[in-house]
Amino acid sequence: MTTKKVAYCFAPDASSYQLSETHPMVPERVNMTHELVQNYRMFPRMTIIKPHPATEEQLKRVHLPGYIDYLKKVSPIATLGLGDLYPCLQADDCPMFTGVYDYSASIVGASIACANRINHGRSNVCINWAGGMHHAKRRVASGFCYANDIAAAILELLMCHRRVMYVDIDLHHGDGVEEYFYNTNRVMTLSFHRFGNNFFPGTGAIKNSGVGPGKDYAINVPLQKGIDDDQYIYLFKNILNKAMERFQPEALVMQMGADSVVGDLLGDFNLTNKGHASCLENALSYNLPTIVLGGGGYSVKNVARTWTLETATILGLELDNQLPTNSYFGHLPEDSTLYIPPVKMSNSNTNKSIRKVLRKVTEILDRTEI
Ligand code: ZLM
Ligand code: CA
Ligand code: ZN
Repeated sequence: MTTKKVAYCFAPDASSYQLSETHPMVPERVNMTHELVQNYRMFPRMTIIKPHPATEEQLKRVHLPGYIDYLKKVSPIATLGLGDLYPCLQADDCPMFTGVYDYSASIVGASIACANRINHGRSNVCINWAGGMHHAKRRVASGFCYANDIAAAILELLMCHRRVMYVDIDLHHGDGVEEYFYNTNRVMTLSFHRFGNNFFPGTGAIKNSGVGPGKDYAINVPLQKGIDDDQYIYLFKNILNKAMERFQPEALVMQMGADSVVGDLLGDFNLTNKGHASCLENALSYNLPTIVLGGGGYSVKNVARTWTLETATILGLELDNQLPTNSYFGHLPEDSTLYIPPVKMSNSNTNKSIRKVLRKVTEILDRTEI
């Protein structure tokens, strides 16, 4: 593997907020990752960037102006007097909290900074673990996501790149990103996700593959509980390889939601963090300018383990399974290691169902023309 010029974007302010006292989305997990990456001595190998928050104008490129004005208003005054506008935020999943505007602006600013480094050819790979907010819509917050940093970064990449590939291995369907680019053939969206029985957000069937010029450019890979490394990696490699061959993108955006890793509080896949990271390694082997983003992940120590391992994967480093000393992990044996083993659990994906998904997705990709 050739070593890549890597930039690591870190906005400390994005990880200092709390959505609520008990919310499963814990921005602090990005700080945990940061500390592990630091203590594994990876910082000398990359350019560390402190991004600026997105401007109001940048946020309004991807959101309805009224929605952004609203986010700005809810931040300082919390719940008072905003009753009729409340539908923009969804009570339990997306509570309003002090700083929601600054939180969102700092995440979007970091992903835009990544895109700018790529556009100027200063980096081959640019990381923003605080990013990956794939559910946010033009006029509404959804699924713990308030502002769509991914759409903002892709729009920026499209100024310098003819075609952009978006790959989403978060447990959930990347519905927001898919919706922004559903009718264009300049962005291919490819999401692997848990699907069925109304699993959130409920979209992402194979047959919903784009409209107009974007027909066959929205690729969905629906999966069931218990999927293991072998099945997941088999689908990932084969589908991405076919998609790359047909679409020939000039840039790549990876959403690395860690809720698809075994043991997640909201998930039920049996993918190890090595398996998750090997998907990233495979994607990087295409040697495209790449933005790597975070996303979901609710068992916070596992999130930090996964994104730390993936930072090393990007740098082409092998890490010791023994975690370095740090302020978040305790001294219990299960707290001392990097790698997350699979568990014994039922797997609703059969090798037959996996091959069927591959065949159906391949039929769609066989129709895409550039
Ligand atoms: N209720 N608290 C993934 C986004 C998943 C919608 C069912 C809310 C939860 C969940 C919130 C503290 C990404 C739905 C759920 C309860 C309507 C979802 C607050 C626990 C809690 O304890 C919780 C009081 C909360 C939310 C669980 N919500 C689990 N699953 C999904 C959204 C985001 O990973 O893809 C990217 C960052 N929402 O299922 C309900 C239908 C709200
Ligand atoms: Ca996904
Ligand atoms: Zn998710």
